[in-house]
Amino acid sequence: MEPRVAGNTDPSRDRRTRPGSLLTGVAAAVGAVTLTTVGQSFTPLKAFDLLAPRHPDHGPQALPVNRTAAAAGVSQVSAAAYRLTVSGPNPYTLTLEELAALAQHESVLPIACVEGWSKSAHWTGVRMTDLLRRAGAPPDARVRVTSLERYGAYRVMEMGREYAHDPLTLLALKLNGQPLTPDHGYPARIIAPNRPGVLQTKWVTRLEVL
Ligand SMILES: Nc1nc2c(c(=O)[nH]1)N[C@H]1C(S)=C(S)[C@@H](COP(=O)(O)O)O[C@H]1N2
Ligand SMILES: [Mo]
Repeated sequence: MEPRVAGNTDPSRDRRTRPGSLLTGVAAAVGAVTLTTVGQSFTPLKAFDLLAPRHPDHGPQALPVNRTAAAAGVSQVSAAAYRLTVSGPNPYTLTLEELAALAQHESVLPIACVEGWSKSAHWTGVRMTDLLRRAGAPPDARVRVTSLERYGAYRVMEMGREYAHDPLTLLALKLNGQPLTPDHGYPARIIAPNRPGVLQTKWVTRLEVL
């Protein structure tokens, strides 16, 4: 409770008690928010909340999922059909088998989503800098990364030199010792240090040396 001060003439105090369109509008907005919240709290699907993808302790491979493979339309990536194409001075294409046969490295790095969760994981894959060097990229090259996802704000991402050539930056094939699940970007996804989750591109199919 606010202390009541005798003789207070602050006009804002009066305005608050006056019924008017502003207060009515606020009340309506509060009502709308409450209705939305109630709708969420009492959904019959409440029981499945424990498995909700954004819960930091859940999701396949003990890592939350922001956008699922189904939502991105890439849930059926065939290992046989997959290709990684790398453009640059010496362009090349790799099958998944060839990618997996390159030197594999490990990084322990988090996914830090702007939606408010962060979770560290153990990643295994090919160093971005190795892939770029193989394409004849100079050591200061940047890279554009493209996902198999057809639409979506995070389909294409660019990475500056300091990330592209960081030895921790991987085109990851494994998460916590297992091949990536579709939701985590099977068969290959970016993991790089000190970048927001939105730039950790999943379902990577193309690298372009810039
Ligand atoms: N292609 C693609 N990659 C993406 C996204 C996406 O929508 N499409 N979402 C990003 C976001 S917002 C986050 S937080 C991370 C989450 O990775 P995870 O689902 O493996 O935990 O993936 C990123 N990579
Ligand atoms: Mo995110």
